[in-house]
Amino acid sequence: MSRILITSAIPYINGIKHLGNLVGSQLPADLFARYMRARGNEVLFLCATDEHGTPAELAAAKADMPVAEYCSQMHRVQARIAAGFRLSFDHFGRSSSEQNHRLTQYFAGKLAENGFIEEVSEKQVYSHADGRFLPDRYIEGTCPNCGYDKARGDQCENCTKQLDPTDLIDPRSAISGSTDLEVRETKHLYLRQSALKGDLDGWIDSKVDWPVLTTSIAKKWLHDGDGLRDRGITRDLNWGIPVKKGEEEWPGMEGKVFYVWFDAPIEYIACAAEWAEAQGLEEADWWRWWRTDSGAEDVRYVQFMGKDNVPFHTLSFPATIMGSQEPWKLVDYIKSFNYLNYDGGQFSTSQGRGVFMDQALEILPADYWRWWLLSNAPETSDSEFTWEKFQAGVNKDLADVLGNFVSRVTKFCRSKFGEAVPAGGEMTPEGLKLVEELDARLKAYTAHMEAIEVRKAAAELRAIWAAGNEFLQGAAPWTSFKTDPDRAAADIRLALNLIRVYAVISAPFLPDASATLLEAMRTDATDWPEDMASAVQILPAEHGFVVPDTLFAKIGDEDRADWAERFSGIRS
Ligand code: B3M
Ligand code: ZN
Repeated sequence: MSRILITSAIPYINGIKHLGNLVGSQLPADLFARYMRARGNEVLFLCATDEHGTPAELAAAKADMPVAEYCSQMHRVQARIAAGFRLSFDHFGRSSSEQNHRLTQYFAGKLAENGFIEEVSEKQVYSHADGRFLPDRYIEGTCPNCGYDKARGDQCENCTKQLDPTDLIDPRSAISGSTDLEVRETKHLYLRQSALKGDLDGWIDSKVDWPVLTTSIAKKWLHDGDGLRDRGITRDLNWGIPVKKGEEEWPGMEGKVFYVWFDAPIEYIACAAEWAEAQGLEEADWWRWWRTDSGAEDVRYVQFMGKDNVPFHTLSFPATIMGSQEPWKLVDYIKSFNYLNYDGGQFSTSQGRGVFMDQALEILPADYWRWWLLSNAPETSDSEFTWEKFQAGVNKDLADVLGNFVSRVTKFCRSKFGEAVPAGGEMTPEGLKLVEELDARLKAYTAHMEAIEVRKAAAELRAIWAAGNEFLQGAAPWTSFKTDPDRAAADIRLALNLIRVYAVISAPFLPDASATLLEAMRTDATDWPEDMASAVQILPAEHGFVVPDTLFAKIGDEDRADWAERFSGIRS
């Protein structure tokens, strides 16, 4: 048994995430957490809402609510939707928590103590039309690196380069569109990432097993031009974590808050503290996940995120941890994802384009989405959601293969033998061959899950379901029953046992269907199968079951067309 700490990138508070966000972080993180728990490991799976920064302020203003209240409300909304998708967080925290305030200020203090903070007088963009300093991401302009004309002042969405607003060509306010901008003098704190460049470089070099997508982005920003620039970690905003040096005031920093990207990853740690408090546990109970001097040395820490978040997790956050010179845990493995596109374009929160998590659940239950999204996860390249692909994937894999197998086996058994596992006969050579094939496939499936190869795992699981169907088709118990009922009984006994095995091994992808199947098979034998030969003997002859309701309904052409139409525009 191992201990595995899992975090998903924490979603911004302002608005509901779309399916592209979901498949790039929370959903695969949940898949991995469920799998690791099923294998008997001790898992701590954490996520939270990312509540600071200007987007939260602006969204609250738009909703005509105090920002703290807006965040509380949106946190509840996001928690409810996460539960709807069966995301099995051990804790869904908030970056605005008291714990994160304390830890963020603590880290800033340690960094200052160790010489990794620089106080810089800098020029910042003030917008006369908006009557305020503009945070980096509220300045838009042309990217000096790739020429994209909607680059933001913090990062170019197109080429992922981290930017400063003054780098932009033809800058304008993203709030009002005004170009009446003035650069004013103000004092800010900088994290001296560049001083840690050698350490970061060596650390990333040591991660030989990381996905290429992760290391290539990290390396790019370490070595391209002035990639690893020192980062400003404070902002002139009201909403956020007040700048302090540990518990002390920080002269010259009055009225300023930490930059959202400084405190957001620290929330991964604070979230464990929130979790402990919610469980009535002590500091030592979360330190054993996070402090390598307190038990976390044998924790494996895995992060999940979309590719746009990789620079912050491979460079800035590790720099914060390293610079603290304290034994906080560094991430062991970063699983990153490309983008899921929507019907010939991009999913976009700001433009309201695509399908959002709440809308998806209004249409179909979580398992349909979980399966399609995970089996099409944008791992090696971007992938695309279209309603045709979604319909085809759901109908073929879930309805025609898994659902059909369950329905044929249970209904046939009920009509010929009754609602109990039939006795008699012995496993046929074809049955033995199937078990052998499934044993090899199970090993492959397990290996893909261990390696977090999401699409490969899904493909293998699909093949495991399909092999059962093919066996059934070949064995044709509906025919053999007439001449050799013992043979039909043995085949159906194997098939009913396979339903239980399918329920167990499909649970990380399809938690609801899995629960339905286990209930129908009247079993709580959910141990992960060590080998197929013994796994298909768990339900003995005479063991009762019931025929479950249709597991997955097919998506008809009419529904598909309706949904395509409904989600073709922009969300208002
Ligand atoms: N909130 C980006 C997002 O919601 C950002 C991730 C923070 S991870 C520490 O996609
Ligand atoms: Zn660019």
